[in-house]
Amino acid sequence: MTRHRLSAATLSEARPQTARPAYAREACRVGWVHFGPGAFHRAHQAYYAERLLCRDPRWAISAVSLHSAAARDALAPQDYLYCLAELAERPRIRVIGALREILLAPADRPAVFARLVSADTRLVTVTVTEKGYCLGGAGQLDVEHPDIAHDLRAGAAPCSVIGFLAEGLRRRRAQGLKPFAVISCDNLPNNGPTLRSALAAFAAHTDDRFSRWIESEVAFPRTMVDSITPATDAELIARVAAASGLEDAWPVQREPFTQWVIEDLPAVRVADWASVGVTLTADVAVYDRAKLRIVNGAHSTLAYIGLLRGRATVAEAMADAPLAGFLERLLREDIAPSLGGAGAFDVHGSIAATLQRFRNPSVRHQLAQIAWDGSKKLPVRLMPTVAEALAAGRPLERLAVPIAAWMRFVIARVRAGGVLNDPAAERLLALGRDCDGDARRDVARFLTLQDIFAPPLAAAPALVRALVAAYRALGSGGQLGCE
Ligand code: CS2
Repeated sequence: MTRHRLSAATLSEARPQTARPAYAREACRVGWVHFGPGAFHRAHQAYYAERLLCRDPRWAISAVSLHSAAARDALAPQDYLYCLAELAERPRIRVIGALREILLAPADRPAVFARLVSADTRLVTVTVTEKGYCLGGAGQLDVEHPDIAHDLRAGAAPCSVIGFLAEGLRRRRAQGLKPFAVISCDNLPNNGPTLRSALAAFAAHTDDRFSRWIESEVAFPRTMVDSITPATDAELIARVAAASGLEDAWPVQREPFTQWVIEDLPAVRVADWASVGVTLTADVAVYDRAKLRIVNGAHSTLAYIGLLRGRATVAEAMADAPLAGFLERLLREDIAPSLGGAGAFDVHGSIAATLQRFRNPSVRHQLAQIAWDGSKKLPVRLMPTVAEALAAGRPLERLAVPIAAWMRFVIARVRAGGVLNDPAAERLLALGRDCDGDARRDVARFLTLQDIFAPPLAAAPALVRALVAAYRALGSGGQLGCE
């Protein structure tokens, strides 16, 4: 059967059960710039924008892709329309119309700056993953990072999100325009303030007053974002085509559950967030700590241990009873105590809901996708819990298992031919090549990675003992070694 390609001209041919933009797209204006239009952005923030647009035409999105033309090439012929599949028992498909354009940096730099200095632009959101922030081990801007070093020299011709935001804000200030709010939507603790410090540090290299202006005048709300978004695969493309009746080169998918919590700052109140289910609150910390430690900590645990045990997806790992049992104990007995001060937040309710979400059989979430960028994820998802458990004298046996599993995972990647998706891949693979199977020596090698294991942790005998024991047990087919 020949189907038409999704576009503004063919939209009316979509099957009736496919939800379509319920507003006049041509009447919308761009008021929102986004850096990093990957699947997560298109399944999450753009979905909220879509709902805002039903009442308020100011929130069409101009997206900026920093590294790849793939999304632009796939979506431009579709007038930037794409399908979002919500993975319930019967998937629900909706066409999202919130995206107006995808600009490429650096090729479209003038157009990017035109958007950044437009008086209409009030919001700039960012999903560039942990590594896109170019931070060093202590969470500060890494001025030796090649992109940052480049942007500090290049000024008006940046390549990193930090360089673009700094130059965009500099131009707005020069023109006497109010700054836009910068909303980080990545899984980093304290994401807004972390980005503010990075930008202020960047600006301080050239202009102290500008740096102080960033600190005092620009809003960088903290956020918590949550929705499981498996990467697009051929099966999704075929399912979306069959269900919608139109060909979409790059649909996206996510679980039905979605949450967005944003720190309630005046500069954020420009949109009616409550009407689309976004929570504005003064205290995001309680949400973002819990989410990073429960949802993301558990994900990374399943990824590294599950892969060692021959599992491919989150749902498969959850069907592996010893692994699922281990994960639940880890969450309830080791991670929950680190969230003791969560106040009204229901930690155990959140754990139960997370385990339920992970079991959703309609979501095929690859463990290999979650395993990416471990050197950036472990320090924010698991290491803070480990450090707090160590300081409080709580047991480390279970907490050590996912970390030791990550070490084994790196070594397995060396054996499989040496491909590792991680900004520290070269260092990690070299280290993995030196490992010889002796648990004590191998663990000691990994503990030299100071950006992951802060020196006090690396030298803590209780942690070293727990890691060595876990590493040894995992050597035989991913045995967990502790209850
Ligand atoms: C996952 C996250 O890929 C990963 O590392 O842990 O993308 C996770 O699915 C989301 O943060 C859920 O909100």
